[in-house]
Amino acid sequence: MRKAFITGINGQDGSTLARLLLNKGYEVHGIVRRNSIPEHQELRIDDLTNEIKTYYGDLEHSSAISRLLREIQPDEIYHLAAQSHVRISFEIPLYTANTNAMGTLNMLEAYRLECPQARFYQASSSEMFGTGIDADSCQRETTTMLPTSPYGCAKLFAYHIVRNYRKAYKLFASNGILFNHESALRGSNFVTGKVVKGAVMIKLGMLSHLEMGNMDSHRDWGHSRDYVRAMHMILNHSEPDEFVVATGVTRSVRDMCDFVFSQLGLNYQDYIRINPKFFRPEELPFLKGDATKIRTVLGWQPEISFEEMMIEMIEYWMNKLKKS
Ligand code: NAP
Ligand code: F7E
Repeated sequence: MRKAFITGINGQDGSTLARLLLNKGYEVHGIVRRNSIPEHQELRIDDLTNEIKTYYGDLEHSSAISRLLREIQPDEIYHLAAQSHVRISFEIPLYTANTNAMGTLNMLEAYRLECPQARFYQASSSEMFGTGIDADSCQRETTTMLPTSPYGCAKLFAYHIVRNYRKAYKLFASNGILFNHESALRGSNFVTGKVVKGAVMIKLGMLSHLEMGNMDSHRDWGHSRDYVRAMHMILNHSEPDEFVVATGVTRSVRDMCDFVFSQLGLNYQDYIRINPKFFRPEELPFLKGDATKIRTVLGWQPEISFEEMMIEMIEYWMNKLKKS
């Protein structure tokens, strides 16, 4: 039985990946941080408690991570834990850098010293591209990276240190450069989760309007289930490498709002107000990924459309809020 170790196992991707790996017959281990309300920690993995093994752990506590890797001896390490919110990274830049950059270095050191035969996946991000863009308006593995947020800068350090460790210590350490991906498990302070939850609350008479930031930025949105499948394919390739994971379709935040409100029989323009509080000091205006490499080398392709994903999210929030 293959063993996987997942950091961020109770996050959107970690919990989705845990389900995928369990279905593939893996023994799944992961760390969660201590929280004063334990129910909050378990929300996304409640139904998995008898199937996975979780341990308290924090990326900053390197000796505890080392001990766990020494004891578990995983075959595959999926390093997904991070302070993952871009706007919040402007409010807590040092914390974000410690977690996303130094936290990754802590993980790599523990991996190198305790289980170097394992394979290591780093959750790199399209946010690393920032304003870097190719002449055809796409971002791909070779595109210049000019990040526009503390989050993107910290992830860029992590990306490079993973490449450095791969070459210096002959480790199987890979980067998946994932564009935005969502699901019903997405935190409700990311834009898709916020718009879906807000629109459903408006429909149910629980909210009068929704305050938003930049409606004109563009994102390439895919589904978390498709993207964790890509993570597993990346680690099971014959060699460690970098791969962009994206749909190749970009939409504005405005178009996404229009779609969600229309599904509920509402006009978004009647309910959305702009609040500068949600603007970022520097915005990443446009993302559109070219995933040709992973499509051709690994045969990956997305299976869930944007529309199906948003409808799944609407149904999730409708069921959840109707019960409350
Ligand atoms: P998420 O839902 O925010 O999950 C992040 C996880 O990391 C949570 O379980 C969180 O635990 C944990 N965590 C944060 N700080 C930690 C620390 N110091 N020690 C241990 N655990 C810690 O994020 P996601 O959407 O699943 O994303 C997974 C990874 O992919 C992240 O690294 C993210 O930056 C990256 N990424 C995401 C996207 C996307 O569109 N979703 C795209 C590209 C890359 P708590 O619940 O305790 O906070
Ligand atoms: O914002 C705009 C906002 O917070 C998307 C993370 O998973 O993907 C994610 O980062 C866009 C931005 O995601 C609001 O300005 C407008 O242009 O959903 P988001 P993100 O910043 O792209 C990358 C790839 C990651 O790696 C990250 O971990 O939407 N926007 N109004 C808003 N965004 C939010 N959150 N809230 C608003 O009210």
